[in-house]
Amino acid sequence: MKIQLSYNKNSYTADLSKPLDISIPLVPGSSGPKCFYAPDFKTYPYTSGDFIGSVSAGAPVNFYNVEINPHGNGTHTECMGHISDKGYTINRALRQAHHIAELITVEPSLLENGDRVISKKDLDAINQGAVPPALIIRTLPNESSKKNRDYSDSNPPYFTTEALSLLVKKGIEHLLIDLPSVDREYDDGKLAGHKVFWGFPSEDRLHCTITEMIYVDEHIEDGRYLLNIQIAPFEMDATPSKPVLYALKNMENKINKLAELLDHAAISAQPVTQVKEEHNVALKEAYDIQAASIKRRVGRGDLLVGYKMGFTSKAKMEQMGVDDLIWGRLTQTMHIINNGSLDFSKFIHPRAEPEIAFLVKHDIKSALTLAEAKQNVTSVAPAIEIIDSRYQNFKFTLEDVVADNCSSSAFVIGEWEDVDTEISNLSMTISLDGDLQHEGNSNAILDDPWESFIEATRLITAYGETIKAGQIILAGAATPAVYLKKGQVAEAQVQGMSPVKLTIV
Ligand code: OOG
Ligand code: MG
Repeated sequence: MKIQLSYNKNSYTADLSKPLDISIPLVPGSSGPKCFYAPDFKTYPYTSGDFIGSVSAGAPVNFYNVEINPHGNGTHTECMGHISDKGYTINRALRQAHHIAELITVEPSLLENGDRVISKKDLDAINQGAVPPALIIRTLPNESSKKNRDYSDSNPPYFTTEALSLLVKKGIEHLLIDLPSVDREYDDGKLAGHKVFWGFPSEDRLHCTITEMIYVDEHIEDGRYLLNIQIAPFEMDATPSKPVLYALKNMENKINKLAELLDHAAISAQPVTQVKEEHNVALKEAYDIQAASIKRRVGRGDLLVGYKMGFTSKAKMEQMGVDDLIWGRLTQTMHIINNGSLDFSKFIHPRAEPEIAFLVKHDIKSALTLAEAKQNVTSVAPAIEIIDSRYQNFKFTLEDVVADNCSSSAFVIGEWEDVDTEISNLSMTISLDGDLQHEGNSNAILDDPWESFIEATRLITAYGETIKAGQIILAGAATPAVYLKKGQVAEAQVQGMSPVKLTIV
């Protein structure tokens, strides 16, 4: 089971079927882990008269008592109640089970007196950037003997108060460590570190917790995780606990990585393999990849000048084996003037298709109805769209093509006509060197090209974008697209309008 979550405007995915347990199993009768001279964790059958609460002793059930000192036996989570007489309990302090956490690995520094401490300097990585509210610290050396060590009288590493006040300053609310305490084992009962961490005796940090004696296996990498702190619902200052991590994948990274891949494929005219299958790209992510790749272009000085609709006709859907409407973006550098030329070397396997263009009159922020459409358009024109899939063999799924800006790579606009010009039920053709390649009817575009304009306003505004006055919308092709070769002249004709032409050089 995978979940998607957002934190600080970033989207992440986590696979809940892959938990990473960083607690240490508490095995009855085994030696540890223990600290502060706590007695062993112990379990024994309840007895009453002849009854011995153990199946192996003849009872129908196991019915055991447990003896545990949460602070001294195994992984546990504690709250301010640990150093207070106010009766604060972990069950009430820890209200949230899930937290965004950062795992870091730290080698404690050796002091002259032989103490090993985690000092402010050792937390430099934390000091540098933003950190989520939970911090997990794995100390080096990360010996597996931590899992059953008796720390009593061993003066284990601890935190300096400066280090802990840095964590407080950085907003750390939940600290998880593989040590028995944040404070020195013998500190004359000062518990200075605990006090700093909880801001004791103020109650501002009542919700903050410290989890001790975890064990973070070396195969778990430093980084960001979803943390689930599972506790026993004890109304006590501390409880045995089981923190579990789930690796977080930053979708932003994935989106940006794939946007860069497709952007680069377009710039270099080098096809790439399809992304959906390999990177598990959902449709929403595909649109985000498209947006991110266009953002890269705009960052280089290009300008968004409009949008294109795709798969608005059966002819196109059938040609490409895809069956839903899609939309992409048009930028200034994609625009080729009518009767201009297309530099073949800058494309992979370009195709041309005949289209109709709309020139937007007013900013459009929400879906328009058919009745409102014309008032929002200045003029209409015949057009050629050049599609050049950045994928090998011009093959893709819906998600692939959306991520790839719907194959759009160039466009030519013919002469603008008045908005009242009839655009339904017109013949539309695409020819190469004067030879007719495909003929269709403008009504092949969603039964009426205006419907495509309506769909554009619906889909694009639903994504959160405003279609701006002066921008162009391409309605989608009425016929299949034709491959272009160097030296050819492509011509689109919409019945009753002047031709649109392009020479491939
Ligand atoms: C996708 C673009 C579809 C249209 O007009 O239907 C399109 C493609 O065919 O590569 O632009
Ligand atoms: Mg098209």
